[in-house]
Amino acid sequence: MARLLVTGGAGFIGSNFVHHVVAHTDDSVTVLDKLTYAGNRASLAGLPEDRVSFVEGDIADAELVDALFRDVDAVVHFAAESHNDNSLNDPRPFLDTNIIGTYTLLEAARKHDVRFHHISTDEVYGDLELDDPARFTETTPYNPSSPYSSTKAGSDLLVRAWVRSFGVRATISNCSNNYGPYQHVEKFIPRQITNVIRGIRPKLYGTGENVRDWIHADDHSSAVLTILERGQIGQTYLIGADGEQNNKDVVELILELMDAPRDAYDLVTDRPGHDLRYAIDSTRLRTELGWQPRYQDFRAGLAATIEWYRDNEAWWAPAKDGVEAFYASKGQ
Ligand code: NAD
Ligand code: TDX
Repeated sequence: MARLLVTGGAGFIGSNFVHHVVAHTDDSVTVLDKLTYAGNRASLAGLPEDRVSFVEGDIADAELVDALFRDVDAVVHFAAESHNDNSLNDPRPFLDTNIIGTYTLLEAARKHDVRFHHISTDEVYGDLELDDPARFTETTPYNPSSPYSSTKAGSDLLVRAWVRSFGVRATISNCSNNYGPYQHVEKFIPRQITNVIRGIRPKLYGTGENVRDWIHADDHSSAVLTILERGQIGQTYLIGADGEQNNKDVVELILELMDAPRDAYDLVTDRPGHDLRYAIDSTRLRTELGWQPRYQDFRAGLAATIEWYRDNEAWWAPAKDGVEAFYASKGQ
């Protein structure tokens, strides 16, 4: 039984991870989350209070972080500013949280010799051509495109340097696009599902040909636990479930699963610098650590996600109008 500190545990993937840890281990969890617009305490409702505690605070608050690191065995670091479109509008919070916040945590991990796992993204590798047979691997050179992905790349490099220079016991994982419950309505899949529920037509950027490599958030969680338990210190692991789909196909599938005409969507202004395609080769994680994804039927996983948004309108409704007003102001 371990004591985990989970940063960003009130966000999409962090909250899915806390639910996964409670269901599959005997570990206890302290969540450290600033509750930005993206954090929601309701995502942790129903979890046992004797195993999950919550601290509202900033990962860049060195005093608070130092105090929390005294009483834990390991830290899993999900907290980030995570949305590309926001980073194009106002990059500053991305530097504060993703760079300075990660630096603050690394200094505490160094001081208290705490095992540290850093959550990152495949976007650090840039993008691939649609017809490129290659996929990202752990040795693909970094080539980030957006303010978001460049700050994630910067944070990964800080972790690598703190391992090499100071002997911090850290691992890194770079995962592809996640879907599932508790994802903010600013993101692609929840935005389109909640648009259809509200009678708004889904919005595809550009031509909709861009490809993302989808993985269920619960598979991301099981991969992170596997790395935490068996990963080699200093190593990077790519997490992916062979889920490449173009955005147009995803929107058409959402419409079909929600009993709407498959062509009832709009093409809107493209994202500046929009990455064309991401694709992950997760061979290292599968062969060296024996991990396998469980959710390999995207259609079934998407149908369950649609049900979750239908059943949990009270969770997402407060954010919906503000998000749509933001997109409308950009012609999206
Ligand atoms: P999210 O935006 O849903 O959640 C982020 C959480 O971090 C929120 O609860 C927010 O309140 C908290 N937070 C933000 N700044 C903070 C700060 N300064 N101090 C403390 N807490 C703070 O993000 P997500 O989609 O769950 O992503 C989680 C992590 O996974 C991020 O590191 C992201 O880069 C990475 N990732 C995401 C995806 C994806 O598809 N969403 C894919 C690969 C990697
Ligand atoms: O309304 C939309 N229409 C649309 O076509 C939105 C919101 C997005 N898109 C497109 C842009 C992308 O090609 O859909 C794709 C997915 O968009 P996002 O959900 O914004 O995700 P992405 O930019 O791919 O980044 C996500 O995956 C990697 C996460 O937000 C990041 O945190 C993670 O690192």
